[in-house]
Amino acid sequence: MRHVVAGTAGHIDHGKSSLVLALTGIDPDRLKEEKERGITIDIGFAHLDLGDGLTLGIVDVPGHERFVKNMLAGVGGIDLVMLIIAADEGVMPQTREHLAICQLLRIQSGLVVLTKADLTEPEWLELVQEDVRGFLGGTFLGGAPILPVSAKTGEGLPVLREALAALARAVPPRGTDATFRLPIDRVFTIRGFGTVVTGTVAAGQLTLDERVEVYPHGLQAKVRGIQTHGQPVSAAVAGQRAAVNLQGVERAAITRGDVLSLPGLLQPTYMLDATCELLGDAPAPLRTRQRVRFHIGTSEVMARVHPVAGTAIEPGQTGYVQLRLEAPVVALPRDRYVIRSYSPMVTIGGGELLDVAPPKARRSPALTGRLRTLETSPPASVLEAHIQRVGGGGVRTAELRARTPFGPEALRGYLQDLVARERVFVIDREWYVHAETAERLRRAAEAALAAFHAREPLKPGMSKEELRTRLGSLEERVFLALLERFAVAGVLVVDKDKVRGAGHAVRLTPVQQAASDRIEAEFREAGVAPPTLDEAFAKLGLAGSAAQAMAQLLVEGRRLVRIREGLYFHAEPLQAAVGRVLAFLREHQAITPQEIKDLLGISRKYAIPLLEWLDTQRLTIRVGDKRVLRDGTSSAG
Ligand SMILES: Nc1nc2c(ncn2[C@@H]2O[C@H](COP(=O)(O)OP(=O)(O)OP(=O)(O)O)[C@@H](O)[C@H]2O)c(=O)[nH]1
Ligand SMILES: [Mg+2]
Repeated sequence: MRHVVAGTAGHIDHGKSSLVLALTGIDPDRLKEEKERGITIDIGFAHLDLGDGLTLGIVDVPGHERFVKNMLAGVGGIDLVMLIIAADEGVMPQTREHLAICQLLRIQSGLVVLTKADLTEPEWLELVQEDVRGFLGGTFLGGAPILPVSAKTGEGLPVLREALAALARAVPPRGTDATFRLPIDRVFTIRGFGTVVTGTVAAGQLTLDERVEVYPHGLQAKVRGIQTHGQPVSAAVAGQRAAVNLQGVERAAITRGDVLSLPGLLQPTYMLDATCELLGDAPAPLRTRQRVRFHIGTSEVMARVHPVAGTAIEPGQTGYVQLRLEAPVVALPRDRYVIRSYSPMVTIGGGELLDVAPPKARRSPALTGRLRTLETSPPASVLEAHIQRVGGGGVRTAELRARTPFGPEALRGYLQDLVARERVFVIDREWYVHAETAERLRRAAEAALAAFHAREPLKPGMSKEELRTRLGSLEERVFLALLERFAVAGVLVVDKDKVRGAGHAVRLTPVQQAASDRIEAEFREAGVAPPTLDEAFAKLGLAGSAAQAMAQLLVEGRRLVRIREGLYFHAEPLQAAVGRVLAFLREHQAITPQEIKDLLGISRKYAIPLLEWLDTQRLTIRVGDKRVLRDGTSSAG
C-alpha cells in the first residue's frame, strides 16, 4: 500500500474544488459558509484510488488572497501539486503566489490543469497553453504536463488521472528512519471518542496505543485510534493523511499549527537560523528587525528577521538570517518555511532551517561560515558542527535528535564515524564532546594548574572542584571524564581530590627550607608538650596560607603528627612516648589520665588528647576512666 499526497493551488474561482469533486466524487468544501458563498475558505480533503495499491490523498486549498494562510497550512506536507489555471482567465495573482510558495517549500513535482476548458475555443486554449508554458519557465514545473480539463463535461479527466498516477508512482518513498511528526491542521471532537487531530504525516511512523506529545505546549496523550481516508489503520506513515484519536487531552488545548510527535523528542524554540530567499518580485528589501509572518508546517507565528551579514536582503537575493519568533514552534533543520510581509499580506520569501536551537546571533564571518557548513556540508560534518557549537557541556544523543535532521539510525552511524575519526569524544555512553572543545579545555586546565602552582608552590595540587570552576563550571560528569582523559595523556595527575600539573613537585626555597627546619627542631625539642602551630610560625614571621602549606608539608612528610585540631607532636618524641605508655600498660594492664601525666611529665592539656589519639590509632580502648590495651593477649601477658 502506497500513499502520496497531492495539493491543489491556484487563483480564486479557477475551479480547484470543482476539479477535486469531479475527480474523486468528494466535495472538499465542507463548511456551510463555503457552500453559501461558493468559495473555499479553509483547506478540504479528498482521496483517489489510483489502482495498484496506490492511494492519492488530496488537499484542496482556498484561492482567495485573504486565505493564503490556510493555503500554507495545507501545502506543507504535499508530495506534488496540481496548479490550477482557468483557461478563460489565465495566470492571475494567486497563481503566481501559490506557485512561488510551492517553489519556496521545494515541492518536488506536479502538473498544471487548465480548467473550464469547456468555456474556450481550441485556438484560445492553445494560446493560453503557450502563455502558461512561458510563465512556468525556470520553475520546478517548467517541463510539467499542462492538461485541459472540464469539470463540467468531464473532458480531459481520464488523461489527468493517468498523469496523476504516473507522477504519484514516481514520488520517491519516504525514509522510515525519522522522528515521527504530524503538523496538525484540524482539531475536532467526535461524540464518544473525544479529541481527533488530522494532518499529513511529515516524517516517521505512528502506531496505535503509542504515547504522543502535542508540541509546543507539551501535552501528553495516548493514541486511541488512527484513520486514513476514513479507514481505521494500525499505523500511519510519512506521506499519509491521518486522523488521530487522542486520549487524555482536551480539544480546546490544541490548535492548528501544533505538532504531534513522540514524547520528549522535540524542543520548542523561539529562535531559528536559516537560509532566506527573498522573491524577485518582493516589494522591498528585507531589513533587520523587519516583522514578518513566519509559516512552518501548519503554523503561523510573527517573527523578526535578522540578516546574519549586512543589514538587508535584496529582492531576488538569498542570505542567512536569524528568525526571532514571538511564539515558540517545534521544527528541525532542513524544514522549509515561508515568510509573508506583515502588511500588505503577501508572500515575500522563505528558505530552509539550519539550526533550531541557535545562540543569539551576533553578525560575524564565523557565524556565516558555520551556517554555510550546516547548509552545504555532508551529514557527518553537519553533526560535528552541532556538537562543536555546544562546547564544554557536551551534548546527549536525545538533544541531537531534537537539533539535527537525522533519524535515530543515521544519527548513530554518523556519531560512530565521528568517534572513530576522533572528531568527538564519548563522555558517557550517549554524551559527546567535540575534540577541539576537549583540546581547548586541556589547554585551559594546564594554564590554570600552572598559575596555581606558581601562586602556591608549597601546595601539592589544586582541588578538583576549583579546577572545575576554572573551566567554566563544567558539568560534573563531563569534567571527570575529561580529567581522566588528560591524566591518561600525561597532562596532569589526579591524586584523590587534588589535581596537579604533570611536572609539579613541591620544592622549597633555601629560606623556606630553613624555616621548615627550625619549626621541626622546635617541635622535636618540645616533645609531647609542644606549642601551637600558630605560635611556632609567628616566631618565624610566617602566617596564613604560607604557614598552612608548610605545616601540611611537614605532616605529609611525617615529621609532624596531628593529634587533634590545632595540636601537633613531632613524630620522634611521639613515638618514644607511645613506647613508654605501651610498656606501662603491658606491666599494669591499665592507665589513668593521672598516671599518663606522671609517666610523661605533661599536663592534662596534652594527656587527654594523647589518650584519645591512642584510641583512634586502635592501640588502646577506653574502659571507664582507664585505658587498656586493645590487643587482649598482650594485656593478659
Ligand atoms: N463551465 C465550467 N465552470 C466551472 C468549471 N470548474 C469550475 N467551474 C465553476 O467555477 C466556479 C468556481 O469553482 P470552484 O471550484 O469553487 O473554484 P475554486 O478554485 O475552488 O475557488 P476557491 O476555492 O474559492 O479559490 C464555480 O461556479 C464552478 O461551478 C468547469 O470546468 N467548467
Ligand atoms: Mg475551492
